[in-house]
Amino acid sequence: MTIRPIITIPDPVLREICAPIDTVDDDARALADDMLETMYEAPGIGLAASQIGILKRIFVLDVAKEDAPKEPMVFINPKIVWSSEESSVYQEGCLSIPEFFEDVERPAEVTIQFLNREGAEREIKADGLLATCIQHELDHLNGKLFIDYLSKLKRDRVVKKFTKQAKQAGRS
Ligand code: GNR
Ligand code: NI
Repeated sequence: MTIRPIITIPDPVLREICAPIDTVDDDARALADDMLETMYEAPGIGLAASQIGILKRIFVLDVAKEDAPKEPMVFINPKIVWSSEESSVYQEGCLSIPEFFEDVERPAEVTIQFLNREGAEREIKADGLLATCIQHELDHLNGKLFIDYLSKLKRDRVVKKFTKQAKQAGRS
């Protein structure tokens, strides 16, 4: 297992659309395991493949409480097949936008179809933090970030800050 570097904004890779995984083979499982290790080490509660520069439709999650046993989850070729009319607001963060947090409103509940780590078709109905994270991660696979839900003013401000930081890091 390998910890991979996490890509941050404004890297254009984060805006790419990821391609489906044809077969859930050992390579796909190795990628899932690397992503979980990278997520736990960050630490974060979710990670999408594009965040480590791999343009494939896979994300991992673990929303278990800190003092509870680990609950790693792998979602391959995920598809939201139902979302609730009711919405909820969570303060979101993103490992690709470190130390920036803002409230985002999304459907409160979703039903998601996906392939698990063994390549078996699964469908789960999620609510609470899990529903929010599933939507946040699925957005990544479509090149969308949580800052896209904020006002243009707030978004431009955070992108500008990270663009400046990246330029300074490149110069030193
Ligand atoms: O670690 C993460 N925390 C988080 C908190 C609220 C809503 C979404 C998230 S996902 C984020 C990790 C990440 O960037 N996943 O793409
Ligand atoms: Ni994210």
